[in-house]
Amino acid sequence: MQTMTETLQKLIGKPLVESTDQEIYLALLDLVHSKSAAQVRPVNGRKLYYISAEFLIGKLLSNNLINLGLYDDVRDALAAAGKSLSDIEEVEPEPSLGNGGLGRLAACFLDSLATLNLPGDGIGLRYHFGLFHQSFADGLQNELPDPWLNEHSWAEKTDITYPVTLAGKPYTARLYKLAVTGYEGRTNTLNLFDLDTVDESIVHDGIQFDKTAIDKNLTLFLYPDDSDEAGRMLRIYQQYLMVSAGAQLILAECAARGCNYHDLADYAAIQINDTHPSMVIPELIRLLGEKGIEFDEAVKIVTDTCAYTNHTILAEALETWPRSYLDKVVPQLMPVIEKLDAAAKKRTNDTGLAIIDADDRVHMAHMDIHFTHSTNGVAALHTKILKESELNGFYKLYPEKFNNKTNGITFRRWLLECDPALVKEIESLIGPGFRKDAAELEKLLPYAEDANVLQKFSQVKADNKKALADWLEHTQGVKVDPTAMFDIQSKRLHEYKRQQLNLLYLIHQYFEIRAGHTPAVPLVSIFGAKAAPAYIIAKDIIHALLTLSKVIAADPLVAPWLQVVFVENYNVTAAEKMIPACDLSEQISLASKEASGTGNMKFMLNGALTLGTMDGANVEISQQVGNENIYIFGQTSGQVIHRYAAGDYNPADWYEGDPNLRRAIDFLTGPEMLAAGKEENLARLQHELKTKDWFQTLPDFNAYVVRKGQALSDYACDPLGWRRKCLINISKAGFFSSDRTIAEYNSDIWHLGE
Ligand code: 26Q
Repeated sequence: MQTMTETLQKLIGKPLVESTDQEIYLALLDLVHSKSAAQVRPVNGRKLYYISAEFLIGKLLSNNLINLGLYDDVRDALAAAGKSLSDIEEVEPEPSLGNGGLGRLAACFLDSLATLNLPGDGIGLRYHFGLFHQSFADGLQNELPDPWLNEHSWAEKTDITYPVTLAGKPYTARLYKLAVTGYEGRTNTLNLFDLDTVDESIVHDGIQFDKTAIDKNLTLFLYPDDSDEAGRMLRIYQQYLMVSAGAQLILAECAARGCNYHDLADYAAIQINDTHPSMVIPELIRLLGEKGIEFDEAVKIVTDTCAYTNHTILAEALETWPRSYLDKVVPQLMPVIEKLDAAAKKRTNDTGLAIIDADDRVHMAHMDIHFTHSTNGVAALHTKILKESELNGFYKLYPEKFNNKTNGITFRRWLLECDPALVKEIESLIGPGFRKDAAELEKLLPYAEDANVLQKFSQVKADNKKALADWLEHTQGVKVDPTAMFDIQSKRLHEYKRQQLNLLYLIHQYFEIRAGHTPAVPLVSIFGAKAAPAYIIAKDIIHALLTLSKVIAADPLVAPWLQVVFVENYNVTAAEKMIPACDLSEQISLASKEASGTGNMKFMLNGALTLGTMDGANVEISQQVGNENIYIFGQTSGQVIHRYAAGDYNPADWYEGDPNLRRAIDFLTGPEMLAAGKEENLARLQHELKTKDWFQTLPDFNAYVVRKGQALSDYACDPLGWRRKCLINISKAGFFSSDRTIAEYNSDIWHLGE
């Protein structure tokens, strides 16, 4: 048997001690490639194709080493040569091929599929630049390209290509394959498509580029959009490249396994991740037509093969395309879409359920629900709202199609990889079974009363906070006190997620501290968030937080008690450092608006307590841990929906009626903020809050201040009690493993082979 040191030295061609981090990284890449190739299994029966415009996979080296069982050996071999795996990780660029939750969910699902030994591949796009790199200057967000490809990428070029016609012109989609390793499981594939002609040199002035040269720009960028920028032509081009090449790949693979196309549903299950890949439905029908299958039969085959997941209830995020756009980009699909529209109109005369509406807009979600066999929401409350209001017409028409699949996260990355010290403590108490079966974390429960154990968990958290403090100082030159309470809100910047509510709280605290009402414990309030480049108010909120951070830091009365830190360029790598160091997890969306959330699950798993509204999966977290182990506040979704329906919400009433609120909102354009920030941005945000406040920040302000105050005082006054709550959260996190989610998708929707 070769030792790991010998293996690596052989791959590099010299002793480890003399090797650079780059050389070691490449050797590890080689090692992972060969080990993962050995875990590829033949497919029998149904295979899943998870088709998604986003796969936010994050760095892959450590994840792959853990899943292949190589991590400990590699770490020890490197340590013996005076090297550290975390230095080697720095060499790897992060593939940020997603905007946020939806893309990260896709990555977690691939990990769970491979771990559960299920045949399930991803289909997506090989963007040359992932989500933009964010930097701050003058309190404003700047966007830069974020390259991740180099000649040593995880995604390997193949000689498999498919012809794709865009706006009547022929293009060639090339397939790249990225190995997805399972934890003690099989290796599946993430299939990413690209054009050979894409030209990175056309990018200029940050993330600007010529929008017209499709052959040069098609897969240059992930759309930096979390639903607020109007959809554009280029997005349709991207989507069609993905679904057309993807559909051809699926048909070719199934045919190679003996499928005669009539029986496609016995060979393939296709999961459509939100509406971005919806054109796969008409494209498959079109391709089956080319194989000689009649329209009606093709519709049935596709319906039996495909299933659709909805990830949002925000109306503006539901994709509808003007028919003229589709006429231009995908004229070959229009006859199919028209026939589908006619077929749907035969099933119902409710015009609200049409695929093509009276304004000639094409509703992608409507096509999905009519012509797939399953529509699911991503948390219990979300699915309930879909059934009862947003998609109620469809639910009445097809009650049997609707089902819930509460999201989950992979514990390999979000526990084993990011919090090894916590894993060690857990393992010493309940053995290693939880690594494979997350439900075994419940075995921790009896230790909730064991002060020694709680003390050890407390030490792990303290060490993780120190590590985050060091990282913040090292990467952005910010010093924080690791003994303060760490309060974190990290997620995309969006009004419905209500970073502005947290902002108003911080201003309120600033006044309270200045008035001598010091809090129970010093608080470090940490944010991580990117705003879509065209989302003005989101950027104003970033500006207000950055400005407030300066104002507070400059105030000798307040600074010892309160610090605001905005982490630049929040991404998966940053999340892995921040989450294990968190005490209080902010999940404060307006009830009914966050479909699920998955950050909430990651924080809980790493021993943070949630301060949250009854929204998305927060509801299920509170059911798991019990009300005494979570800090819930604010309006319920029922109250919110009622208030919207009544249409009588007037933020000015709240502003006038609550002196604390008024003081906080006025402060945005007070002399302290104007001295440190920009009037245009601050005044715009203030005006928005006073006159619109579409996401009802003001009605929840008081409840938020009170509940957060309670959390701070519990943390400060009853440290053991706090730690007990944390342990209960960890022990109840098993339900939120994506292994559970995937097992449910499989038994209810996919029925995969092996
Ligand atoms: C739509 C139209 C035009 C251009 C872009 C878009 C677009 C792009 C990205 C719409 C939506 C997204 C991303 C949505 C998303 O991340 N949703 C999140 O999905 C998570 C996984 O299910 C949930 O946990 C979150 O609650 C949900 O917000």
